[in-house]
Amino acid sequence: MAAEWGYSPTNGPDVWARLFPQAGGARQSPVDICTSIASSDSNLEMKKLTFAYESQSDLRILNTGHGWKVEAPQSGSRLEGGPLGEDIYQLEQFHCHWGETSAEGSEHTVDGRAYAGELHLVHWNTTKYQSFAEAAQHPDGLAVLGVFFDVGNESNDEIEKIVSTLSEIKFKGQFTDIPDVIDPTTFLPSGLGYWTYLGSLTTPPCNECVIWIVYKEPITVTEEQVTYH
Ligand code: GRE
Ligand code: ZN
Repeated sequence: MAAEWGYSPTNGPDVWARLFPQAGGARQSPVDICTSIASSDSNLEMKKLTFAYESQSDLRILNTGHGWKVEAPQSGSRLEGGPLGEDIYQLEQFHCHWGETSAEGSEHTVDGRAYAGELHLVHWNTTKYQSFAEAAQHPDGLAVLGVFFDVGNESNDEIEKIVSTLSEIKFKGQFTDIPDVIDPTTFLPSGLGYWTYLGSLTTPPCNECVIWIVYKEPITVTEEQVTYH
């Protein structure tokens, strides 16, 4: 295997398990969501999933070599309810996955169909664990909200605040400050229906520590916003 993991035949997901044993496990993400098999759960309806985020200034955006990531530790944020039991999760970072063209790029697929991209809002369980790193070692450690990008005519203002910084971080390891204030709430679709399942990080080391919550409704971005490289 090549020295670094990636997405080509020689270093892609099929060979990740050689270097990252958890990638060969039984609760690996992403998955194809089969809408005809997914069932609705009245227990989830009873305790609604709720989120409360703070608007944040002075956020830092990093080119990870596989996309961008915004480190946004928010001690005042809360994600709770729905599939999360009695535990409270707080936002740690958010990042995006996209493809070569807008015909592909999302990690989860729905009935075999890929979206143009996928935003991940990553939270950790502050009820049970002391740190993000500790939480990532446990099956209920992280909760990730996944939001699909659909391409349309209307640009997304909040996503534009991110995209407008990307020309400053063209290379892996580069980072810069985001000049605008970001409110993570505005990334979420207006329809709040979601699919949930127990899975993993989608990149090495692929820890099986994620309660996935994938919104059914995509948000709309423009072709330019999602094919940025
Ligand atoms: C990723 O690397 O893509 C990732 C994380 C944490 C949670 C989910 C996820 O780093 O997809
Ligand atoms: Zn991700």
